[in-house]
Amino acid sequence: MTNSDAHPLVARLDALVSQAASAVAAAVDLDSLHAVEIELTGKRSVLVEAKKQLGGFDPDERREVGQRVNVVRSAVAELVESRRAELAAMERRRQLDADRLDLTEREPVRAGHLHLVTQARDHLEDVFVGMGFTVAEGPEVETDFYNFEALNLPASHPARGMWDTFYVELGEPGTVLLRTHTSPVQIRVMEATEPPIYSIMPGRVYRRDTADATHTPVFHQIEGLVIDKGISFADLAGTLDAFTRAYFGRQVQSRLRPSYFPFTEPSAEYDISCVFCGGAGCRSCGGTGWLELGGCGMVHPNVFAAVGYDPEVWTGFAFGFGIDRMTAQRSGVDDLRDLFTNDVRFLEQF
Ligand code: 2NM
Repeated sequence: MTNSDAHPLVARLDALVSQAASAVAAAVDLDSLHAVEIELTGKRSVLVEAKKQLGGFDPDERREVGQRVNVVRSAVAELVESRRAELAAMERRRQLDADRLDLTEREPVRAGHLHLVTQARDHLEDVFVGMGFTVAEGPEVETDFYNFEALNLPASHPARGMWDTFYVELGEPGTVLLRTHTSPVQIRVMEATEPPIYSIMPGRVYRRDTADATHTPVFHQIEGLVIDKGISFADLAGTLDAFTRAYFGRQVQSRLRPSYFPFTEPSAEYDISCVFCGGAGCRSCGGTGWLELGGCGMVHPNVFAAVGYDPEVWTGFAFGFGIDRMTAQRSGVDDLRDLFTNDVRFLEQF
């Protein structure tokens, strides 16, 4: 059978396929596609109309036209379905684009950072941990025993006056206080553990001072304690020298000068060569070429007695220095109070 003698309905059905292709392609969204679909396959469509007429045809006609109806119907369904998938994907992409939060248009978040003193403390801890020390902490509110008595400072000791102490109104007057140094942590570590001990104790300490450019009633210390068999003053000097070079730089030297502390014997002051002039003498070091950092010495036998260590078996050294003064000097901060007033314009410079 050729097209020329085909049933006129067949010609209409064939034309429908190309009409459907352009109508479906012209649908710009799912709603308009649905309208096109109804037009092509709904009650008043050519397809349904043709199907209705089949009953009135003779068998040959009915077969011919019926087959054509089926072929065209599935062709149209296929066109609609593939366009529907396409439009659904477009719609979804549009939705995702609309939902996207453009984070690049937000104000950048201003990140804070650690306080200058905390940075210094962390760096100090890193250096000592690298040398094999552990870090110990303890309470800031202490008893007279841990802060003074156990450190060879009985109430009668003339050196008690070296520390202007804040006392807390708790218990018997004069028994509870704000620690004036981190040494009570060393007593607590010695009480709690057997030697060998290689520890540092960083933390906040309190002294009854009026704040000025060079004093604050609260500041930070780091103290070190080494207890082992056969520890000598040479180990102390070598340890402080190794620390000095690791923390301040290879070119910086350390020196010890005789001094006095009740909890060490012998005792010494610990200085480093001036980090600003290299030892030639400048304003920072008062022309001396040296900067005073802290104190140190061999742990006094009375301290060993207080914690129950046998001084015939164990010897050891201790050292301590202030973190705030050291880091203020290094960073060119000329007023220690700036470290505690927490003015953001000061803090954000470091
Ligand atoms: C310093 C200077 C010299 C020190 C001694 C002790 C202890 F507990 F072992 F006796 N703790 N801290 C010490 C010695 C601290 O700081 C300037």
